[in-house]
Amino acid sequence: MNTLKSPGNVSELAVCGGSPAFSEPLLVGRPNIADRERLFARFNDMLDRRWLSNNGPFVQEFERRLCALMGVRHCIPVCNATIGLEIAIRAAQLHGEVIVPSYTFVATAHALQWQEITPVFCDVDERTHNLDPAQVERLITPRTTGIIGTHVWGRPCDIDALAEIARRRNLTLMFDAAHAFACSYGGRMIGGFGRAEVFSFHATKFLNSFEGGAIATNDDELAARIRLMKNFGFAGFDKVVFIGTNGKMTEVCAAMGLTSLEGLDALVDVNRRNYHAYVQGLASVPSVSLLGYDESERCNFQYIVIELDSSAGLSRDEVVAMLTAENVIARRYFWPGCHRMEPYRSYFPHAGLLLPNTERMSERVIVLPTGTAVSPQDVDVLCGVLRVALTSPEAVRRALASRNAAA
Ligand code: T4K
Repeated sequence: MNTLKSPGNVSELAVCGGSPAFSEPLLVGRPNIADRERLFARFNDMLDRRWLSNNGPFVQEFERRLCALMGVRHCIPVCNATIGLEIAIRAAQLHGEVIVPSYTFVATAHALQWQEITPVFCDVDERTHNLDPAQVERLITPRTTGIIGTHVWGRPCDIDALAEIARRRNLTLMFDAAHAFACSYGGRMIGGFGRAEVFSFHATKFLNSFEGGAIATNDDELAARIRLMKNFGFAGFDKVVFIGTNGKMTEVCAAMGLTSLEGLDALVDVNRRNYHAYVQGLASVPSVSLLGYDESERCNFQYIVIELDSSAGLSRDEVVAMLTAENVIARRYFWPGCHRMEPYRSYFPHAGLLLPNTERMSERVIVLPTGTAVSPQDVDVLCGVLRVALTSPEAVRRALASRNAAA
């Protein structure tokens, strides 16, 4: 149990010598744990029937339930979203150059580069944090074969605009939907857009299967290739018809995925409750804006994303350091942008010139904890810490500077 202490004024902040607001670390990405009884019952079934992997009954049931939820023809479970992206990219026969955001988790870019396809980094719209369609159009060359948008924070890309560009320029459009499970766009569930959409069920994601992912598509022919590719290319005993890899989801992961799926509505409720607590708590915090969700759509509310004004008096990294002292381990996703990570930094040293929004945004975003491990009381205390710190930024800055000097 986390014991809480609300700072009344700046001298009570941990950076200024007070005790931390939280006795235990408050982490971004704490896994949501579904009903243990149901999970353990599934583990017993699995052990009793001695079927542990290779398209077992839980994996098949997981796929059926995912398809029903999203209204798609196929939603093929895989071992994780990174391998899912690699397989989808290969099955769709992308090559040459593919346009992607730099403001995404590095796996989006790696899934291309791993196959010697060049990720061409595109800038994002600062309001949405997603690919800016106008910039996409400018980056198309004769070598471009596709566009992969990421639905960052589960807030969908401008899918209509991207689909129009892809159609007009004869490009394959796919989505990294790692964040966007159980979200909708124009009333339709994410999963059914583009040629394929790839979900992550990693431990830190809204819905987790320990590790895992799924590739959703309405394209039967693509789905058939993906099914072969995730299983070494086997089309029957001893018959390999395709180059493949091992992208299979295990039964233990599918059991966790199914159990998490049964708790989906409760998870959304918890995340929505925390999001509203942040909306309320941050309303009186100076220099901070909270990225909002469009509640007329289905949202998973999995990411609490704040941006710091340039007038805040503290840098983003100072705020993160101040929070760390309070035992709040906030994250700077997706700083510094894929283009500033290797190997892309060496391959494209000047990429940043075309990514001004990405560079500015990744310097001011902070992701705060939510999920079932976080209570509205935690949110209230955390917002109180931010309020006190950002009301007296000079004192916090001095305290941080003297801590750094002493270290
Ligand atoms: N595309 C996008 C847009 C993605 O965001 C991701 C993954 C992918 C593709 C690839 O999906 P997968 O191949 O993973 O299915 C974390 C996750 O590892 C990663 O899955 C996720 N995105 C990314 C946004 O976050 P790190 O490097 O920040 O992980 P780490 O170890 O620092 O953990 C994050 C936080 O979660 C920490 O506060 C600790 C906490 N945590 C983590 C785990 C694993 C727990 O409390 N318990 C746990 O079991 O990447």
